[in-house]
Amino acid sequence: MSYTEAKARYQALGVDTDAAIAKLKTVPVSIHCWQGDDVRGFDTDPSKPLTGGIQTTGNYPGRARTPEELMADMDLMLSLCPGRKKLNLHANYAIFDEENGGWVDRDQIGPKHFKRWVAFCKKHNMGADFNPTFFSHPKCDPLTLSSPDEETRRFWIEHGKASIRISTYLAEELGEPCVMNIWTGDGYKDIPADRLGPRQRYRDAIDQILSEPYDFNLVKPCIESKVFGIGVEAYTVGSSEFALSYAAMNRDKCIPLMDNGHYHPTEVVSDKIPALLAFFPEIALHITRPIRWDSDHVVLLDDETREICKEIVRCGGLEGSVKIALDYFDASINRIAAWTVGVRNLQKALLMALVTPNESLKQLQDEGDFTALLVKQEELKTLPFGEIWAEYCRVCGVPQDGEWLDTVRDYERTVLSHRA
Ligand code: RNT
Ligand code: ZN
Repeated sequence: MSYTEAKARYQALGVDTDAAIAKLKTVPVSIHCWQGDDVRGFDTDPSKPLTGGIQTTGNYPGRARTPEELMADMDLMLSLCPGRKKLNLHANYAIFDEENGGWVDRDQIGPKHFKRWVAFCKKHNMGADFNPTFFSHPKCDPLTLSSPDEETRRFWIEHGKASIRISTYLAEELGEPCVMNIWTGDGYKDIPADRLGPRQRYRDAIDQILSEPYDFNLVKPCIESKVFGIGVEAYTVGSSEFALSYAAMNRDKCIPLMDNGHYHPTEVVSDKIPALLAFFPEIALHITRPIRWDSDHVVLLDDETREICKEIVRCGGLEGSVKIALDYFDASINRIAAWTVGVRNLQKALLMALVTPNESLKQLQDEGDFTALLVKQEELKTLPFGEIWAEYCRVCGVPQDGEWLDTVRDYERTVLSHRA
């Protein structure tokens, strides 16, 4: 079947596939830099374990160890992925060199440490998002913003404020708003004696961070919640109710962020998207794949990813109200392939959602014709979507399915395998 034939099949259902393709090309998807190096960054000793309840597992050779290596790996990954991209940076990816005065601690970082990332984004014509890094650092005691130790807490508040200044710089340089996500792994392994104190300190710390001046049109601070992490199983300071309440009470300053690995296993973020959009003009997402816990496996074209994308599309999220980002890290397979397949899967899920006859399905629901709704939704699953996807890849000038893995393999042979 050709694209023209496939297009006609969709047209019969009232779907304009050309318009869907044109739309998806304009939608920014934020790609996480941290898949390339197992969330290590460049500001701490890489032999130390990750902290904050997150883990990368696997020891696949070829991890990027320097900014140059990470950027080169990203050049390749970006060339294999269709659509409009943004780069999602973490503060621990600050680049220190002689020119900018060398290493400083996280409370001292500034725009100059991200100058080379700005150049990288400009080269790829993309905006950037930012994350202060409240984990994998000697000053996690293990708490950060919720620590009872005032000196520790002060250090991390200063880090948050520095991150706002960097986010402003990124937004101004790149001409696109910067989503700045606050997530801490603060919590306890075992039953705490005080659950309120840490949350009050966390709340106050975020207040202090957000007292750093910024233009809310340029910088979009988010609060990301979490249910638990490895080593912090009993109690998470930034729980769902905490994060959502903070965002609800500070709607003029920040937005909520949902990571679909951060809920109890039978909860789904797809359903939470419209629930939040009934109240918040803007929300942010981290799209990942949890297996039994927040395992951050590579994003698949699975039911929940598709359902999340359907909700984004149906709720008008592509007009800017839903900030889409990926967040996963797999160190057990070729990291560039992991990146690429996850990004392409998300693009596929978005395109599938865009070529769904959402208006007529909604009408069936409103008319109460649940029989037709069920039948039609099931029949959509076998439409010739592959041809629409192939056309999208053609239009975007990226390789087709089946064509890109060899390129990654060549790069593995010629570049990655030489990283001892
Ligand atoms: C961790 C959170 C957080 C991190 C990144 C690296 O559970 O999902 O978003 O994955 O900040
Ligand atoms: Zn996340």
